[in-house]
Amino acid sequence: MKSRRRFLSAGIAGSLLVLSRGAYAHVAAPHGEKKPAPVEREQQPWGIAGEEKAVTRTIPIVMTDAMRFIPDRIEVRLGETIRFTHRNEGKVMHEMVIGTPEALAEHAELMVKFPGMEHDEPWMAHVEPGGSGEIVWTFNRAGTFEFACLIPGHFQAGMVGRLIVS
Ligand SMILES: [Cu+2]
Repeated sequence: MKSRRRFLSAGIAGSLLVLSRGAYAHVAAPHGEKKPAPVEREQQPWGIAGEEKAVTRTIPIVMTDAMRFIPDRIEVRLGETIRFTHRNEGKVMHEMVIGTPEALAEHAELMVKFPGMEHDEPWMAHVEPGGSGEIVWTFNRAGTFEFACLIPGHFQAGMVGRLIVS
């Protein structure tokens, strides 16, 4: 129990560090404006920000107020750079955040605690109702990952998809 708590708080401290960097990035790129190309490509356990010229495939994703992604299962080959294009068919904001199941669950918990939290990273897209979004991501790590909408209540309602990199 004690070690579990220590693990959790270390994880949250790590996330807060990431989020405060994200908050800064958000100032430079408010919602609705086109994201500037990531200056720094930073390796994540689930891959790295993709370069436009490396895109091998486009995968369209629909987001709905039924708290679902269509499709909710995506398979990619190791090394592929995917352009995800999003269409939000709902009447509320949705987002797609790529990560490990652990990172997403932890981030979702933070979103519930701090609902006003705003952040932006190359592995996420925030999509206005009726709007569109895009993520270009290189899957250079094999594994079973997830993509999720971390808006409070949405993740908890099952707005999560599987991403298999083999
Ligand atoms: Cu959502």
